[in-house]
Amino acid sequence: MLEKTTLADAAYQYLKESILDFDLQPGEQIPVTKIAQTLGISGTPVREALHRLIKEGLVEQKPYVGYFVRRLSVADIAELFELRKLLECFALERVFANGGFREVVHQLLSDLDNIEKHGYPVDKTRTFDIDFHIKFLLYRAGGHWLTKIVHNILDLITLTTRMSQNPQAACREHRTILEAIAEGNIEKAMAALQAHLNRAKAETIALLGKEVRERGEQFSLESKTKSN
Ligand code: NI
Repeated sequence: MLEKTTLADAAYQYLKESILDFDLQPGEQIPVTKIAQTLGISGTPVREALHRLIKEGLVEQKPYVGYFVRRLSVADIAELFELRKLLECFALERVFANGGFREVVHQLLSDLDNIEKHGYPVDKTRTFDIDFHIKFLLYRAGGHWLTKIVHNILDLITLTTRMSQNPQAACREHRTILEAIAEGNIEKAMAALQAHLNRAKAETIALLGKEVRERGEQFSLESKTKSN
């Protein structure tokens, strides 16, 4: 029999992937019993995993009701994108300072060629986003402390990369950034990275606003957590 912690780890991975893949939708109640049955385990490790996800900001618990996928507010999205901008611009400076990026940049540009050639498949564009923003910029360029900070908010960053709905614009912008890096043009790369994140932020907020209005709720820039 598996150790208790291993079971909780398995439940944690399963739940996290379901949330990041939107198999469990924002605002949806998490069916604890059903998930326990699917994984062939008891409810205890599932609840243990849920509490880890609460700490990470992906899940919330409503007393006497159950566990829900946390619905990010417009303020959450705005803050996360601003945070990404700070962290990624800092990382980009380090890319230039560290040098030795020629091969990776070349590989990423050829990945982009492939994505465009195949009509922007969802899985490929998602993988690229992780390869570019997280693996190349934040992890490879970052030092010990940046890596540590990013690790703590990695799932939230991943979530914001997946909310973006415009793969063609994203590919074009990723190419501009990477070509500027290849040319050694830091100002151009920095401006292009900021423009990319600003566009993604605006589009994600617009999309979220539409969903909020469709649910008949008030659309505001106030943080949801402040009002309850
Ligand atoms: Ni991107």
